[in-house]
Amino acid sequence: MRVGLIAVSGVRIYNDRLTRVGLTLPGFFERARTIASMPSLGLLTLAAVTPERFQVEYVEFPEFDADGLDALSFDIVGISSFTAKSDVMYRIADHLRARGVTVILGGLHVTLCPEEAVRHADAVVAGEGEKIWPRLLADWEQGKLKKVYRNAGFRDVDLAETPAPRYDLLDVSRYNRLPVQTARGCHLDCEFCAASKIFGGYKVKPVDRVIRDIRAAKGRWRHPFIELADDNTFVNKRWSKDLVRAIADEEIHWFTETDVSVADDPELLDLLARSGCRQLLIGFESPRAASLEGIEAHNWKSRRHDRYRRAIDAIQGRGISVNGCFIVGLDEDTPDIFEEVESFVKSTSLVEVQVTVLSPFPGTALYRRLQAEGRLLAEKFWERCTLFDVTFQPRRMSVEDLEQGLEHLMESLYSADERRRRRLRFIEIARNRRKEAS
Ligand code: B12
Repeated sequence: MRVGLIAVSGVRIYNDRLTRVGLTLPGFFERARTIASMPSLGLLTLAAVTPERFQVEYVEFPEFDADGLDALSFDIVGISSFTAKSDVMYRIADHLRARGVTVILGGLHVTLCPEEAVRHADAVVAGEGEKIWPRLLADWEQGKLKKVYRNAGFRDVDLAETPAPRYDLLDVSRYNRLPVQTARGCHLDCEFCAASKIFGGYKVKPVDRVIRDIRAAKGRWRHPFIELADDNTFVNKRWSKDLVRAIADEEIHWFTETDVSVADDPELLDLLARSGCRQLLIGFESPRAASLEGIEAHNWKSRRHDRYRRAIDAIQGRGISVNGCFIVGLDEDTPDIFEEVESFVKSTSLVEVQVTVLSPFPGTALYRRLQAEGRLLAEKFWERCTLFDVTFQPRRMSVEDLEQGLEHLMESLYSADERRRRRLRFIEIARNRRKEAS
């Protein structure tokens, strides 16, 4: 039996002006290309738990392509997509089902909206797939497929037991980086986060298993650039240090996402510097303290707000660039927030920046609150969950203010001159550091 695993990936933006601006901005364009060229770790993981009696293949369809789909010959497919492209996933699902292929849908969006997804599928999987997928395939063989499969709970899947993702299914020449996961979940509870609380907690993969996965990636690509597909890698600092020490022996370059507390631990930063870590992505969210109030239950970020500059210097001073993420459209953001973000970025040594629009993904606390306040521009706007399109009424500015402010901010922060200036500054910091060390 032939099993197809179909990733619906790629980036999408509706705001035409922003798309035009984006296409002429090298910084933005490069990041978009990076994003468009990462394989789905979720599906490579499912491939690894697919019993050997099945023949399994991994394919990507960033858009609906009837001819491409008709050229496939699978008996059953598993499809995964994020919210922004859920419409493409459903179109593909409907097309394949009309041709007699059994269609299973899963992943984050399906976990959040199973009732919607089930209208386009023979079965849907809500939650992590490792345990369910082999069971589901067995049910299908016996003609006993159920409509909805759910995990018993977040502890159902033990990351010590998941096999290495099937990187061998990839044509690695198509990618500029490969994903490896070390942890699921996050200790923070940000109102807008569409991931960390969805599966229900925080758990780590034993370090030796992470190294096994990195080696599996290296088996396909000798010196891969590894992107850790974690919500927040360094929550548990003791485990993090063991992890980073072990990664250092693998001679790879890597990137991950974490929170600003990483900068509070000089030992961890020193280990990171020696481990091949090239960049840390950190959600600063806003330079304005008031805008950070209430975005998560314990005001963790707003309490650390005054340490942002020091944190950036501490990390970058070790030769690791920081990719600082900012959200515009938060409730306390007024039309002057754009200038504030711009001057914050320009007055720090930040090398990379990502500015996105507050986005109420389905299933999030933010979605529920904005819906209750009557501030959603439409009930369902999944294809606009791109992080660049406005889907709600901001509290202290108009929709146009938010759109135009973002556009100007992007023009300023991603211009060739501004990027060159940031890069040169980073090189200077690294040079000074080497001088001090010698
Ligand atoms: C790595 C990552 C990326 C990578 C790789 C994406 C890819 N091609 O897979 C890159 C950098 C490219 C990326 C890009 C974007 N991302 Co991203 N990303 C993540 C991150 C940090 C980890 C995803 C991951 O690999 N997890 C590891 C795997 C093992 O888990 P998984 O995919 O969930 O799969 C498991 C289950 O879901 C299930 N499963 C998954 N698919 C299927 C299918 C079937 C059939 C079955 C049975 C089961 C199943 O089984 C798997 C094993 O348990 C998540 C956060 C998160 N925790 O999910 C954000 C996240 C998924 N990203 C998000 C967003 C918004 C984006 C962007 C839109 C941002 C942007 N504009 O730049 C783009 C969109 C890209 C796109 N359209 O494809 C949001 C998505 C919210 C949503 N509801 O859609 C998240 C949740 C971040 C957040 N906190 O809000 N991302």
